[in-house]
Amino acid sequence: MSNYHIKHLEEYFQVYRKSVRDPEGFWEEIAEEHFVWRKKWDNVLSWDFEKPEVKWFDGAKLNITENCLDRHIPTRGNKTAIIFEPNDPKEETQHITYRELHQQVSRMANVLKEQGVGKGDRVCIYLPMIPELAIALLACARIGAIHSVVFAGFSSNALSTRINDCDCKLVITSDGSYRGGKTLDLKAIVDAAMDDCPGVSKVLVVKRTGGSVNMKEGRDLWLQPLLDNAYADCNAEIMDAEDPLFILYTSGSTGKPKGMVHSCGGYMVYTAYTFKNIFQYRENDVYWCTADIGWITGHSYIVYGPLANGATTVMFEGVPSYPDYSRFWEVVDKHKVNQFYTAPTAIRALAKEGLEHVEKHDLSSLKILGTVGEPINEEAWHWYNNNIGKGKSPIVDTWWQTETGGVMISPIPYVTPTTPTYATLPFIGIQPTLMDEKGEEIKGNQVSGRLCIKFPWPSMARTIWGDHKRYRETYFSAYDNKYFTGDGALRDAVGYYRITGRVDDVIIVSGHNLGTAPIEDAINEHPAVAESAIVGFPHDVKGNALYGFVILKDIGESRDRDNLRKEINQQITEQIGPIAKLDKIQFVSGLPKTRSGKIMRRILRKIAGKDTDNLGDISTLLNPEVVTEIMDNAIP
Ligand code: 7RM
Repeated sequence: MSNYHIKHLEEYFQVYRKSVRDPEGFWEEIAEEHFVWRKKWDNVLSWDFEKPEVKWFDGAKLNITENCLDRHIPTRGNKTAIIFEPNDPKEETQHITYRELHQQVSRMANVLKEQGVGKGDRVCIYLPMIPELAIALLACARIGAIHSVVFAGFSSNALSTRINDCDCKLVITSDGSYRGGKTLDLKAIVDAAMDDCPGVSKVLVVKRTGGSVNMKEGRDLWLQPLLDNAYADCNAEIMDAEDPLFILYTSGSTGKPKGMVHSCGGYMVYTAYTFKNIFQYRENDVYWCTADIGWITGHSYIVYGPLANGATTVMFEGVPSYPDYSRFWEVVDKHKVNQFYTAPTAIRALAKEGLEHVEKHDLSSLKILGTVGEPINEEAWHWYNNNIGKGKSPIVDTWWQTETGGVMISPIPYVTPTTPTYATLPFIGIQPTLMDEKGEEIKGNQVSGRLCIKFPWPSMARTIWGDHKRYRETYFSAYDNKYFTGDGALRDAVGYYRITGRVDDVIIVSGHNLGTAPIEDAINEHPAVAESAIVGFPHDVKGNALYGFVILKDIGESRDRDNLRKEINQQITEQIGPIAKLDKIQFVSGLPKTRSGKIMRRILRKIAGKDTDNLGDISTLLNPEVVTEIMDNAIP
């Protein structure tokens, strides 16, 4: 038996060494023993980072849904695959078994076929976090159609751009969606997008809110009657391992979003293997990832990774603050969640609200806590560890990207000793390295640089849809023969990695390289501060100076602002040094964030630099209204 489930640190090191010495032998064993293939591969790996071209399990034939569904039916047919927890706690939870999920996916797959969708066609999925979303992904995969999920909070403009970029011919949406106390009219957003999408011939509509919608004759169809009439059985399309499974858009620092293309075979193997180890999933565990399936985290660790392992995965439609800030902990308690995976931004928001929300609920089922999406600051890490994990559940700080498909650097819980704010060690098969500005590899420990990956891994994106040149330029041209992540990182004395943030977040002040993350950490440790973001602005003497945007906790609201400014700079001086002191500190009610919770420093940089004529597209932000407030109160 191959080392599918790593159990102690020696085993991790031993398996890691094997995976690096003989990657092909290692991944071949994993692929052979833990997945069902219609035909085995001719070649485990061929690669060339110059072209760039990477192929895993080339020549193999499979369908990922046979691995996520069919193969579980004999042993897990009546096991819950998906627990659907609705936005409103008064609405009933749904438990969908593997057998039911298999039937529902088959029905939806048959509907897609009837509507003329075939292998290789692109289908846009624009749905809230309801079971139909997971089912739609799997139904596409069943028939070999390529899904492109667009997060159902993006504007009609963002939606039409993504639909047109990959020529989707069909869209799956719903009448509306619930988010906390609000409903959003999704179908109207789709209708507006359709004005710019001549290539879309059909729009299938799930009924969720019951709100009134316009159904365009000949184009729009209610999904439910079609499902009711469809067979609950659908042959799986046999795919090549290297055929595309899906496209997922990720924003670039410039220009239009990049449609990252993921493959069927390698993506399946890597997401399943990482899920098993990073969440130490055992047969009867209940696993919950709070991300939206509109992001890569949801694709890999709500749908494909868990289902390929026959796991029970929670799908949560709501938000952490509705009906109040105890909602996450109520759901953990209700479903006796064992693994809980969320984002630092959610942790900080909840930490701000006080412990009474946490203490109301029994969290003793929790065994493992995870974070993803951005660097977690020390204060949030300790809050999570002390109050949610009660000091007994290891925190897995998982670093990865839309482009990497699966987790790349992370502790293995109960195996890798954790250190606050560190993603720790590379996962099995991953060969990270740090590079300096001259393009040299930085050897040894206690160093920092730009994070690159030296060797292919199975779930790496194979290209950018329609723009292979951009794929090469973005990821493979900064350093010879290496994948460049765009992130900065440090490697400490024991070889642990700490991701310090995007390298474009580095600010040079008086010739010193300052990362935004450690300064923000220092500020966030001030007891009155909830969250902060630092950017540079042009300065006559220093080249750049620092501008801080700070959100206060309730206890800070009554404090004298100038005193607070002094204390914050004092805190920075103590933790980093006077060089990192802020020239300007603006107190704000919120920070501009992407829908996945990443701070949009680009906008803050423009405000700090008084260059607000062209802020770019802010309509895709979570909270565009905060931008006006920040501009109005900017410090001259
Ligand atoms: C999974 C996801 C990718 C970027 C990445 C980093 C940042 C993600 C962590 C992190 C520090 C982490 N995909 N990032 N995880 N930074 N520690 N554990 O988020 O494509 O949306 O974003 O997110 O900068 O490059 S993503």
